[in-house]
Parts: sequence; structure tokens; C-alpha cells
Amino acid sequence: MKITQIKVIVCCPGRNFVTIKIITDSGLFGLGDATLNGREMAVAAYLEEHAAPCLVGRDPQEIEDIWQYLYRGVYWRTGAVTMTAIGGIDMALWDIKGKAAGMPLYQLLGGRSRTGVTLYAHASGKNTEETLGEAKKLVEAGFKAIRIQSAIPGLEATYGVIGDMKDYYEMQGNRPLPPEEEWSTQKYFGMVEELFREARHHLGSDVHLLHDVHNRLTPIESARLGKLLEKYNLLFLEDASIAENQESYKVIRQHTTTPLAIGETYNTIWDCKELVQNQLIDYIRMAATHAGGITAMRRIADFAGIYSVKIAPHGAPDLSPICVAAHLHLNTWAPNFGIQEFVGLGSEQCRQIFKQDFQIKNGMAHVSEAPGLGIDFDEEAAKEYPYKRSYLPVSRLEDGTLWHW
Ligand code: CS2
Ligand code: MG
Repeated sequence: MKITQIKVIVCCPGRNFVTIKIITDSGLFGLGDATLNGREMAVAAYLEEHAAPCLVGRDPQEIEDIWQYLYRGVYWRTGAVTMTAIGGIDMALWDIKGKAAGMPLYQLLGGRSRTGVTLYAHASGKNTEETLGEAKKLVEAGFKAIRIQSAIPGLEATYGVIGDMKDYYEMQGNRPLPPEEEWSTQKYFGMVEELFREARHHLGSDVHLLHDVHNRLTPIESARLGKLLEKYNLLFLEDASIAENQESYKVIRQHTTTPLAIGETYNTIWDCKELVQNQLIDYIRMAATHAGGITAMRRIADFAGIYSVKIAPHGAPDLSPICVAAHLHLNTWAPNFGIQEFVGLGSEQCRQIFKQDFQIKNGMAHVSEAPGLGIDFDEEAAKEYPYKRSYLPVSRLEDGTLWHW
């Protein structure tokens, strides 16, 4: 089998997605997601100008060698743009391998470890009451795990909830430059315990609760938060602090038993090596798209398993349905799967373009049994929604200091 063409398609059905289509002389093709939020065109150019020309004519079945060629072979290894380009290509190659074998991807990985993939949904609102109203609806819809986020009194906008009450997921293409949000640790600590106290009171003890701090706290503040929330029994506390200095998580760990999750911005196994090896975290949240595809995620999952760390792949709306499908296969297989973030099936336009057939029932996803990833992409429909430049927000402290978003 030979690769005859690699197409890179950037479309914006409500938000931007970079899709790779690898076409072969056998009639089989594979699909991959290479979306890097706010830097989409950098990956598209990398793929078109630097990666695709080296792969045309190669055997798409040699996934491992192609992965090494694009990783070791480039000299400038790692980095978000390179690893997202590799992630998209790798996914498409596994899609082809599955189609050639007539098997869904999870079978190629080793088969099922579970009947379905447990999902967590998002509840956000302008105050505790509104957030818990949203959470209740999700519980009624069958979800067993909910991420709880609320606006902070006195701050115009914060992660997940902004001033005009549209969340940042909907801002793509609507603002010419990055919007700015404000952060105050003092004000956050003034509301966060009440949010979880009320959540337990209204939702009961069975539902799993999660929370994303989006890197806003220092390690000692995270330690304090973890301790404060221990009695509300969180499934995990996500991105409490930035961990460029992986050792800094020791500070959090030595103070609290609240389980910790991190990794959505990580690109290689090296980014989480110390965190995993020293058991400083409980869930690793890397995504197939940003961490080098199925080939890399399989290694990360096995590595994490040795240290009792579970995988909980990133599932934000900026990962396309192709990545969602890849994660469902990985999660169906991985013995150390924890939970999958899930934000719905995307806009109507999105569902017109990406045709997937996994099923969701009682807060669980059931992977497609079709060969490969089990997803299709309508190129003609995608043409209707061209790329729109857009940015994620930035965050500042009340005195104007630029802070982590
Ligand atoms: C978030 C993301 O889903 C999450 O956990 O942290 O929404 C994140 O902000 C975006 O994916 C950024 O691209
Ligand atoms: Mg997050």
C-alpha cells in the first residue's frame, strides 16, 4: 500500500478544526485531528509544507517508522506544533490500519477492558444556584460525573464563564484579538467551598464531582484548596497549578489527599515523567491530538499504569470529533482508564461535517464497531465553513499583571 495524497482541511463549523485525510492507492483513506486551538494555521502549514511531502509514496502501514521519522528525524523534536502534526498523521494511519484489518481500533490495541467509557459533563453558571441547576439537568440526563465551575462574585469573567454569559467555547471567530479575563485568588477562595458544599447537598454523595482550576493557583494555594475540598470527595482537581517545574507538585501532594489531574497542554511523555514516576498526580489528561497520536498515548497509558495513574484524556470542544473517536478506542482498551471529559456532540454544522456513530447512554459512551476510528468527514460540507482567526482569552490579576489563563 502507498500514500498517494495528504489533504489538510481547515474548517470552522462554529470553531476551527484542522483535519488530515491520508489517501492511499488501495482505495482506503484515514482521518486525523490536528487542531491546535488559536494556532491552527501553524500546524496546517507545518503539515502541508514540511511533513506531507516526505510521506507521499510511503507505506501507511509502517506507523512506527513514520512516527519516529517525524519525531526523531526532524532534529527540532517535541513542541506543540510538531506533536499536533504528528498526532493528526498518526491517528489517520491507525484509521487506515483498522480499515485494512477490518477491525475497530480498540481491537488492534488489545481489545476491550470495559463495556463502556464513563464520561464527565460540564456544569457552569453565573453563580452557585445556576451552576447546580445545570448540574441537576445533567444528572437527570444520566451523567454520573459532573465538572462544576461558577463565575466569581466581583470578577467580570473567569475560566469557563465570561461576562456576557456565553462561555469561551463560543467565542471563536467573534473577537479580533484575545479577550481578557480577571483573576483574584482571594475572591475565588471566598466562593469555592460554598460551591462544593451546596453541590454535595443538592446532588447527593453518589455523583462524581470534578473541578478545573485552569492553573490559576500557586502550589501552596493549590494545597490549601485540595485540603479545603477533601470533605466533598472530588474525583479530581484539575490543573490546580502550572507544573513546568514538575517537582512543585510535591508541595501540593504532601498536604492533601484530593486526587490531582493534569496534562491537557502536554505534548510528550517527558512532560509528565516526574509527575507520574513520583506519583504526584492521579490522572494524566493528555490528548491524542496534542501528544503525538495513538502511538504515543498507548505508551503514556502503559507508563502511567505502572504508577497507578489513570488516563483521563482531554475532551474540550477544540478537539475535533476525530480525536473524540480516537479517545473512545483508547479508553475502551486501556486497563488504567479513569474517566473521559465530554462536552456534547458539537454544533449542528459540526455534525454535518463529522459523521460519527458512537452511542451515548446513561453517561457512558460506547465506541463504534466500524473498522478503524469509525468516523467520516464530509469535505464538501466543510467547504461551507472556512477558517476564521480566533484566540483563547488571556488572564490578568486585578493590578494588571498577566497571569495563567
Ligand atoms: C479546558 C479546556 O476542558 C478543559 O479542561 O481546560 O477547555 C481548555 O481551556 C481548552 O481546551 C483550551 O484550548
Ligand atoms: Mg482543563
